[in-house]
Amino acid sequence: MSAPVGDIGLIGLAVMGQNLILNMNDKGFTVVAYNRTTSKVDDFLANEAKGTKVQGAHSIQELCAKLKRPRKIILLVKAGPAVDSFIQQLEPYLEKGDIVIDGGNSHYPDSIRRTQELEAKGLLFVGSGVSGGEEGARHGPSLMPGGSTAAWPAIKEIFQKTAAQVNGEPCCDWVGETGSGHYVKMVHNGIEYGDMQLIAEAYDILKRGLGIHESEIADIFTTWNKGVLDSFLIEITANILKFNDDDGEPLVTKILDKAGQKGTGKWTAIAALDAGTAVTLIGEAVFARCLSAIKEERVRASKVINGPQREPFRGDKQQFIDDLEQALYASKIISYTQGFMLMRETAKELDWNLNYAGIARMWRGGCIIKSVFLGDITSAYEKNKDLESLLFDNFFNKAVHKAQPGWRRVIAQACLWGIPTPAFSTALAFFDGYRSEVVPANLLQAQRDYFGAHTFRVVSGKENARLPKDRDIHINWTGRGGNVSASSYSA
Ligand code: 2AM
Repeated sequence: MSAPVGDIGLIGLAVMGQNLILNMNDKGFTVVAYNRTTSKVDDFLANEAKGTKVQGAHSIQELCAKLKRPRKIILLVKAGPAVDSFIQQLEPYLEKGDIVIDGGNSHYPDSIRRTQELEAKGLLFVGSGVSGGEEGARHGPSLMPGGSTAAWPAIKEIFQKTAAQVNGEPCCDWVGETGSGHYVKMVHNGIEYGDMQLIAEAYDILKRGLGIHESEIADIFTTWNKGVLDSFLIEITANILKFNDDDGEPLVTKILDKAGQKGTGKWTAIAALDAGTAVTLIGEAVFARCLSAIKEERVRASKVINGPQREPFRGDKQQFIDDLEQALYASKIISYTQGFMLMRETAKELDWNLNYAGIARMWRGGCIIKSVFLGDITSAYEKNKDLESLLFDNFFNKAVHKAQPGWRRVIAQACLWGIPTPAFSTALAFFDGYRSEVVPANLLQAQRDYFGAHTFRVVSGKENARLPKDRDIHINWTGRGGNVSASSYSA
């Protein structure tokens, strides 16, 4: 048999897989393609891949035989059992140091498990987030690989050349250990939910609050896209708002207001609850979709529940639009602050060394949340890789201070109008909580101790004989009942 020629193998010839193959081929790599239904291999070679260097394989054995060592094989198949099934089929043909890469939408715990299982067998595993859809896969996606660290040098060139490029830098870097690639992709999707919800709230305020027509709102978004909000989502929002149906009505006004979801936003919110991190904005974005989904109930409620009388806006309209831009920007800063807090917390828990500057760089291009803003986040983490929170970075600290007055005015006005702003409002509530030296959790602790003897600690400087320092204290608040609280000091 002739010497293997394949730089990388790819299993799964749906559109994403096909496009990624063609993209890697364009970058000079020889890709070997395989699919469960092997007729798709022939179709692909005869059509989309005609005239390229792409090779086909009609069995797993043939695929493995055609690959240079260490073998690199990307799976782009349906997440779940199909991934495990292919790993099992591949194992007999793989040798020590070969690399299996899962580029599908796997949930990160599966990637943690697969890394451990393959490493135990002397193989390497990479779980890679792939973002940017079919278009990204074809011309440059955002790639977020994590897993067996030893695999990175072997796949780095292919991955970084295949990824989107921004200012000559690839939107791909090594994320970290085990399931961190898929984890970061999940957080990316959660952040995408948040960004979209913020934009939707801004649209609602402009339309229902200020009474501006879609065509003019499109112009506002176009203007915003030239400033701090410059991003793919703002750009497509302007295009959507300009798009008219045949009768001249903005098409968006004819779309039923029931949002769907595939679940990655929910995964992020659940991960945040599990980690005990206040990722409130993504949570609200998920809940806003849930509330949108009960359209029929909302219609019934709208008939029997009145909001405030909506007064026409009498202030300076342009000033308010500028305030709204700042509200959107500040809320977005909070959302990313929360997203990075979540990643930091999980990294601590799972002992991952996450590359935060790299993560922001990976999101700068090729994916749905791509924006200029992510360049600023990259700079913040390049300046300080251990940055506790984005709000401690000088640039974002200044930005959020500048935005603050307008941000508050917008939310106050929306409240008076009765226009819901769950994402804007939760961002501000988080901001006010985060910057508070004292929060009312003292009362929560007292309540917990009162009804459940859950104990509390005393404020430094307020200690006395009844309230000793550095001890769990229980008080008999009512004079009734016992003084007992498990393994703690009772006064
Ligand atoms: P197929 O063409 O043979 O259906 C997207 O669905 C990709 O995942 C396709 O390449 C599809 O292969 C593959 N796929 C989906 N479920 C699979 C399974 N259970 N086993 C193997 N491949 C699967």
